[in-house]
Amino acid sequence: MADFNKTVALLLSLILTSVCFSATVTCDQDNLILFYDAPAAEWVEALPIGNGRLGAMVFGKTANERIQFNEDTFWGGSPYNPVNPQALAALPQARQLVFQGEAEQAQKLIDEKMMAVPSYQARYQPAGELKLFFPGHEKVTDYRRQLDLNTAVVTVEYKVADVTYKRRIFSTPVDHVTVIQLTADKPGSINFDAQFSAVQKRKDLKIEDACLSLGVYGVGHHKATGDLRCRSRLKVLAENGDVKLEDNKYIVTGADSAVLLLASATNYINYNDIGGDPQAKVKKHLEEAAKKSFDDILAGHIQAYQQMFNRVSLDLGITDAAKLPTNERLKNFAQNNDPQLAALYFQFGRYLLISCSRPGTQPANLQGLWNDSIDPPWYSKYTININTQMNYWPAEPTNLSECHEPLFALIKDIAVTGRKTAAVNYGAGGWLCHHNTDLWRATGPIDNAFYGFWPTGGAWLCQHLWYHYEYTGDNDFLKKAYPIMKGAAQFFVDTLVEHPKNKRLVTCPSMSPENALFDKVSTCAGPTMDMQIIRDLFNNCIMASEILDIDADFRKVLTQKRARLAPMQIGNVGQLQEWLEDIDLTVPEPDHRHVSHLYGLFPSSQIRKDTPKLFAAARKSLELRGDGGTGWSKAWKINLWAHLQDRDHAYKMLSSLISTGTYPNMFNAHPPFQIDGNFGATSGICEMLMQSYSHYEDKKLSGEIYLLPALPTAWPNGSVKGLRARGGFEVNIEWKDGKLRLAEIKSLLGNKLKLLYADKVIETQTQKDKTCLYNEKLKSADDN
Ligand code: FUC
Repeated sequence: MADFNKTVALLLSLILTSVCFSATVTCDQDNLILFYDAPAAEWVEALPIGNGRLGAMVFGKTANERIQFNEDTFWGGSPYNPVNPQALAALPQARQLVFQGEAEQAQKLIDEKMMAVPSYQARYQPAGELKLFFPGHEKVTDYRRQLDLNTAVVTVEYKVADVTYKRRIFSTPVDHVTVIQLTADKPGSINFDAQFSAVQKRKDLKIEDACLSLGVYGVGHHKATGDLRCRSRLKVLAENGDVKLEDNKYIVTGADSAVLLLASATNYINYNDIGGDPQAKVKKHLEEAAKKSFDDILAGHIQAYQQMFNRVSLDLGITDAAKLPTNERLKNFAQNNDPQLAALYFQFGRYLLISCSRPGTQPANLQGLWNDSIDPPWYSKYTININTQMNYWPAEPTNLSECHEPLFALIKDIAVTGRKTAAVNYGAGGWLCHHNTDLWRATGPIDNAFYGFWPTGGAWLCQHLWYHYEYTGDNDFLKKAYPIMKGAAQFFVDTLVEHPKNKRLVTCPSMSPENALFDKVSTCAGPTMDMQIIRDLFNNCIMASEILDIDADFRKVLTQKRARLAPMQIGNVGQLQEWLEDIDLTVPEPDHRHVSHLYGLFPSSQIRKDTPKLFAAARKSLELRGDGGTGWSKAWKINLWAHLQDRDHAYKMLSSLISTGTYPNMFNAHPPFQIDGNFGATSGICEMLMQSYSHYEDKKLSGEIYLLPALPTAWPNGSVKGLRARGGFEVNIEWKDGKLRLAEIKSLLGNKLKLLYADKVIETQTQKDKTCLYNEKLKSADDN
């Protein structure tokens, strides 16, 4: 109590000054570089670049460079909608079986009658590979390759005899091309051949419009109503020397320098239309880029990238460990004191999001944008029972709100395709999506009932529409998002059923992703996660309809149904129950990688410190789950421990993820490579430093910001600038010896703010576009 009074008194003594917010964020150039002293031997050592739509992996080899590339609309198959007209008739029986305790029979029936047709989705495809042969570059010295997160440029540099060679490679969203510049410090030294190759059997290689040209076709999905094809073209522009284009290759000799422009496009227009002209697109992109100088293209690229990247800086301190190549730092992370590597990992996540998810592109799939296989793990789809959502956890708080847009576009699409699935498979209004979707926006249950019969994927995605509103207060956005959220809610209004035992409303049949209740059976009614997601969805729709002043009747329906949803329950060992029944300890995999019921703690805020019983139960559940898991599972646990305010356990999960779950190029390992762990860890680091919530009153949101809720002891000194918080705030903080020293909070919308530090509250009114500065006095606050 004494402590409490002391802190309150001290916080109240803070001087709050309104100042003009003009803080510019600068990044220390040297510290944001991934570097290596050898070329990549494996794909997961190569360095990723991307402009949102085009991606490439740069190996940095000296005599035979490999640049493997992707185009984000290049998938297998063609437009389809996998509804199952048999499903509806089986639904009542499946429900009855679940309610009678015959889950195994129910699951069997679902497998036989209720899955999507076909019960698998399309595969994301690689677009091709560019090979560059440099005669005589087998033996080199002074080798270094790097990815500079300040500029989004990969550089490869080495010496052959006394000539220094340098390559710079990047993908620019401004000119829609990937650019490779080759230079040497002695004139006439640039000699190479350039060739395309592809892993697909069906491909064509030719020369057209004085360019190298590669065409490949997507594979791996049946019922094609046409084909997706990807066309890539390469144009080489050399300074002096000789350029020949013959035998499907470029041969360049004696040039001073060369610029290679690479463009790719498909015939995809949208999920329902593949009538595009890839040839025309690549022709246009190359012709327009070729009119510009390399320096102009590079400057435009850096400007477009930095405009987003530079919004946030993170300083956790630096030690000598940072002098080592990145692969060695990763290996040593758990033993070494290398706080800067965590900052680099955080910024790498932001780099990846900017590189694979820009307005107008496809959202980040399981591998973001980067894939070299025609049969990638889990088809590199959009798995929406955690993975796709996790990809977007850092979007708003790390100030990359526009990177969220491709996900919103996907949600808009599945709200259309999912309407058909709702009507045909369930006889219901609204829309739904099960546990995966793909380029064609398929929404049916796939794989098998055990993994795929889960109706709540689309509803979970809808939370992201609300998150965007919470951060931006954008009413125009909410107007467009509301009908989509309403459609998702409508599906549950129509399909929630009363449980015969507890008389509560539940989903049925469903499952708690992808955990078994008993031997190979996951089918159940009303798993905790479903109820949490639907509660959030109904809440958000109720608030949105009030803010927009529409749909009073629907609001009433939602309010009534919300009151009858099955509640969260605490089980016999004090755990938060994952299912309606108290069986968490007897299931086959009590340490299962999915921690679905903890959705209520994060990303949702239904469980907080001010719901102490549930808070303690969530902690118990997380303890029971243990610290193992796949990359994304560990990443989720960083966020969860941060929200339990257990700073060192959050750090322990981060340390385990970085040191044991990371490839040399810093891609996260499921294993295999899956990008969700990268984004989940970026979010986790953010949630350790700042957490935010919104509150709703009188048709308005207010913000609640918690500063340093889980600052690990490993990061005693540091600062973070430019984070965004719910309610519309921008946050800069600095800390020293584990104590907050400075906080600058800029109010973007003029909303009310509740600010917390060390569990104590400062209530304040904010003014739009003004910054509150909580200055030096914080020092005495902590000291007393
Ligand atoms: C879910 C997870 C797996 C994997 C897959 C893509 O099914 O359970 O671990 O991440 O998605």
